[in-house]
Amino acid sequence: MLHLYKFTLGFWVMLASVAAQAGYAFNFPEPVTPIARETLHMHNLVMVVILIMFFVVFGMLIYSFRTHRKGAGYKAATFTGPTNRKQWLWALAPFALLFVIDYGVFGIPAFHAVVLYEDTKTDAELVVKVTGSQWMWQYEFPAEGVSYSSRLITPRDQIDSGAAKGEHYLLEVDNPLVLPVNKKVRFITTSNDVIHSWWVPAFGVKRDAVPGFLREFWATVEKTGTYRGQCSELCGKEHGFMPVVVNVVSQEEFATWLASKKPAPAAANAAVEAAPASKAAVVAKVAQ
Ligand SMILES: [Cu+2]
Repeated sequence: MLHLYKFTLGFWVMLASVAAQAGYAFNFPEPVTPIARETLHMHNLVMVVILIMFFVVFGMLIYSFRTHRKGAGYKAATFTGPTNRKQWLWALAPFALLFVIDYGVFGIPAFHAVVLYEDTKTDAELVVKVTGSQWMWQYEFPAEGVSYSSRLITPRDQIDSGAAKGEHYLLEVDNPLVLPVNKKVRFITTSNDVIHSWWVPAFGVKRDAVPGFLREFWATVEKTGTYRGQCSELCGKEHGFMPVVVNVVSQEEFATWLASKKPAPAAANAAVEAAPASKAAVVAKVAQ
């Protein structure tokens, strides 16, 4: 018995110290979009309600086991069938309670959070096309004619030979996606080969990138910073090596960055021909 106590104590001490060191690791990352904030709020709400239900139900169970046990001299009831009105109460009360909690307490806020994902009430101020391919992401700003790829830069020896792992092991890329802060962005996702999924936990968004389909969502990032995510749809042997990195910067910094990414006028034709995927850029050029 003593061993069990020691083990349990050790386990909790270990868990507490890990939790203290890891900070947010056991919780959601700090939310930076309205969607992420509502998702976290939903999570906390559901957690609290479920914990209350857990303790009430288990409290009643343990109480019943203790007071109604044979060893304490309790005599079992002998009724059968739905003749007892109280049985109807016991059957219908949990049903009504779950109905109210599921639809009222959980359903309405959850619905609101999902609708935020598809919030088209006002136009997007920026459109970003995200194309997944084995195994990297391509980002395109169709209106601005800017397009580039974003690949993992974690050195191979960190992955293969156990060299000391860097701070952002497997979560670092050569060309991150750059977005302006506080702008409503429409993301369009698609894929060149198999299904990928673009996911940034701090944004609270995750959207499958499906070949042959354009899928979309809307998000407004409210805080500058570097945010990291991953492909979250198993897409082949290097699925774990196509991270997402987003730099959210001020409007001025974004304008400067975008200008530096635009191809020079003379090189524009060659760039468009070299990247047949960016049809929107071709269309934009023809329209000029
Ligand atoms: Cu992928």
